[in-house]
Amino acid sequence: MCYYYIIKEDVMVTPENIFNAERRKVMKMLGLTAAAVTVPGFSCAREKGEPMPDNANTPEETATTFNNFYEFGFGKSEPARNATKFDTSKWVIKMDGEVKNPMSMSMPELLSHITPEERVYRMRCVEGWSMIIPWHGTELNRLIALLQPTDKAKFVAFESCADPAQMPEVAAKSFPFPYIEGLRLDEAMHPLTILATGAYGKPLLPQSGAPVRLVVPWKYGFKSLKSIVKITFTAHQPPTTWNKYNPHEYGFYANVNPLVPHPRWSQATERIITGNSGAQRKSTELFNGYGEVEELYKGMDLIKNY
Ligand SMILES: Nc1nc2c(c(=O)[nH]1)N[C@H]1C(S)=C(S)[C@@H](COP(=O)(O)O)O[C@H]1N2
Ligand SMILES: [Mo]
Repeated sequence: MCYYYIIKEDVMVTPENIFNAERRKVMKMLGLTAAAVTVPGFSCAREKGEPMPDNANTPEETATTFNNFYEFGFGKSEPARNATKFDTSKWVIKMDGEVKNPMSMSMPELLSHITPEERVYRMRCVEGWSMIIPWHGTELNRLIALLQPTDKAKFVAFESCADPAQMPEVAAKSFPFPYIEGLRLDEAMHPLTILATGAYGKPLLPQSGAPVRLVVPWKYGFKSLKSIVKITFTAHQPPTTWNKYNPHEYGFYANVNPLVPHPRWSQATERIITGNSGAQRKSTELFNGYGEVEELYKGMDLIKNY
């Protein structure tokens, strides 16, 4: 059963509270003055009314104005405002490490190797909300096939752009940028793992991770890093931003799992954001409902390897 609620009365730990606490912690860590930070949040009351369809895409307007992209600001609405002039015209992705064919590609070169297709995925953020987004992308394994990993390659490390001239929080050094992430090679090869170059039938907007981002739908959203500039194949598990920052709260695997609570809140349910006017609460599913990835974790303790 699902029920509607008024977000203004939502009592769950809001992302905004977390951001403020986290940001103060980071600022303290960096020896900066902890200026009071007010972060505008997603607060709009919803009238009780007609039910919302369960599997409708999140409206484009919502998915592109409610974002996590710390390089452009910590508030949900800041990336859309601060990233409007993000220049991706000279983009190059460097791909190196344990591969037979290291390559650097411009976006036109990358797009000449891949044919984007539409993939509608659920996106579940570790903060307890989710969206349904129609991406355009290509399976990462197609690119990996061109690069030809060596026998030593067991993991893939990803790095986001960190340009202080264009990204206000990178300039402010308010968080440990560049944002880095990683996957096991078999996770990166899984057909559900895509490199997205578009959404809602258009090239990605800056706030969504232009010109190319990762989307790993069975993992918490923070694994799906945006605006990728580097992909490196490694023999050992690479460090990742959130795990490095707070290892007790954010694991390397970060598989969506209702049975593994975040230390500060439950992950049993989520608020599925289907529009500006509201959200529904639903039970969170193991692997965000993408049960086909279960075979990747056979014999692994998913509570220990959170
Ligand atoms: N480079 C970078 N990638 C990032 C983030 C970020 O702050 N910087 N936030 C992550 C988080 S926490 C989530 S939930 C998703 C959000 O993607 P969306 O804004 O397109 O919904 O992006 C992820 N990728
Ligand atoms: Mo997230």
